[in-house]
Amino acid sequence: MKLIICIVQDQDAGALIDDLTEQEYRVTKLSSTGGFLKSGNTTLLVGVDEKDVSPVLKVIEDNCKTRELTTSLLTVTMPGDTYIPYPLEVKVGGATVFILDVEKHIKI
Ligand code: 2BA
Repeated sequence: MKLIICIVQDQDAGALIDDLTEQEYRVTKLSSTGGFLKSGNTTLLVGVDEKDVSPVLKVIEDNCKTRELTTSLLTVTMPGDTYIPYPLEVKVGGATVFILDVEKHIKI
């Protein structure tokens, strides 16, 4: 068994979860926060047989779009301790995926 950990943008999460559950995959949704942008994203846990990893990746690919965001996350320091927001463009997504081996899966 494999555990697919998938970090996606909130905008893509609903349709992705719907598609996965329609295809009878089990999904757990966690609310998460990106360390860089410090804004919300969604982490999905999907436990699957090894043969299902590729089909699940295809569903993720079909639902998750790359978006370009402009953020004023960075600041430049000016003399006199003045901080000026510095616009920064980042491409977020489609999805960041980790695939882990599951040693044991128990349902009690
Ligand atoms: P964030 O950490 O908020 O990152 C959002 C986007 O900002 C990233 O998109 C990337 O384009 C950019 N970014 C992140 N760190 C950067 C840095 N040190 N310098 C310049 N730009 C940076 P994605 O790569 O698509 O990542 C989307 C979200 O997926 C991340 O949100 C984070 O929550 C998660 N993620 C991505 N890679 C990860 C990893 N190796 N481990 C854990 N979580 C990861």
